[in-house]
Amino acid sequence: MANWDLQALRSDFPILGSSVNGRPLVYLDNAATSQKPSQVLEAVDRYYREQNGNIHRGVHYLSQVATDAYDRAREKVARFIGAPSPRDIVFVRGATEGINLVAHGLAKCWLKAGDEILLTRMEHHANIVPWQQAAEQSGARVVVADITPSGEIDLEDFTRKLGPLTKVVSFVHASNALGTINPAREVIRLAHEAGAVVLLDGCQSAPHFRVDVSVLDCDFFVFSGHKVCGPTGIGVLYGKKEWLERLPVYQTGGDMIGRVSFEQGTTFREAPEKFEAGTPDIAGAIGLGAAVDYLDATGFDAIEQAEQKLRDHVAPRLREIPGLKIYGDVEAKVPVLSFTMDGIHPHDIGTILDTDGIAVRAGHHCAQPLMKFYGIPGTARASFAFYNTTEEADALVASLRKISKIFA
Ligand code: 7TS
Repeated sequence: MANWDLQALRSDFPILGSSVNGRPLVYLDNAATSQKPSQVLEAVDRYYREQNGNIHRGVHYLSQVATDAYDRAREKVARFIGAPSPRDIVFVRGATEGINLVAHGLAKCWLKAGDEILLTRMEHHANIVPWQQAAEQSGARVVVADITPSGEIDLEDFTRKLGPLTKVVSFVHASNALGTINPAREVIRLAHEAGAVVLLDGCQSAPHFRVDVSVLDCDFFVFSGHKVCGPTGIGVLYGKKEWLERLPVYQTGGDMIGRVSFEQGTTFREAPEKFEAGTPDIAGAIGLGAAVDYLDATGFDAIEQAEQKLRDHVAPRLREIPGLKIYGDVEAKVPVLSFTMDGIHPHDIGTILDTDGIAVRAGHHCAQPLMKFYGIPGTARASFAFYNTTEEADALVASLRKISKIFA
């Protein structure tokens, strides 16, 4: 933090200097997608300008250069999340595809009729619907652990619902709609004691604090590149070696096969290749490698401190606004502030903020069961990143004060 130069760091992100509706952009929709530093943009640009070739298939120079760059990206990602080996990293399109891959695989190789899949009420739809599909395919049942009114997992309810029938536990590391951080290590330990396999959805944790899958001991971990300053279209599925071996193939085609024969049938390669059919998003993986390099160089200690400072600055000021209610207003959370205001629909809050150049998200945040729990149609959500400033937080507060006066 001693060497934290926020203006220098912001100058790495070209888009942060732009204007919206005649006002300087105040980008507070980082939970939806983060902005990208020049280091990532240049890595992608360099790939297409200087290194473009298809991987693994060619004997020629560019194919080799592209293959090396793709492999290096896998190594970087493995280090970034503490995976024992790069071979535990499968490149996917995003967290959504990662969860689908695991859910469909477990439906075939692990789940059977009568088994239970334990989720929580604060999951993103991407960590609900694939499990509903897996339940339909296997005859298993989705069970939901409750949350507390403050937006944390209700561990008592979770423990009560965890039992010998529980074969899968899948839950979010940090909630996209509330920001609350779940006690992942503890939940994973309990799930393992019950004999369940565990997937941790790290979409909102990976951008904000150091994740170590080896310490967490989850069986699967997913996150999306575009939320950690990387490109869209690339994401990560980490799996323990034994689970990646056990999971059946997901998509099939080129590059994931050992041998294809009309007479003898087809054999598959080992993980991770067996899950990466066809030409992958080579540029995306390289961009993601540059993004995790960028986050590592910035340093998670400094990122956490900067984000904590922003949260400490903005949360008390929001609480002072008449009629404003923050959901998930607890200490252990990432810088996501989800709120409603009396007498005004969240979408209208979002639209008015936009006229002031302030980008927030409004709606159910793909967490309809969570919104139902609170009895609301949605919230307005300001989600911060380390590159946001206290001046931007003040701009948000000023606009919300104005809105609150108009609608009072
Ligand atoms: N899980 C969580 C916790 C998420 O926040 C998201 C995306 C996903 C899964 C799915 O990620 P994807 O990259 O595959 O789409 N969350 C959000 C959001 O909060 N606003 O827009 C996308």
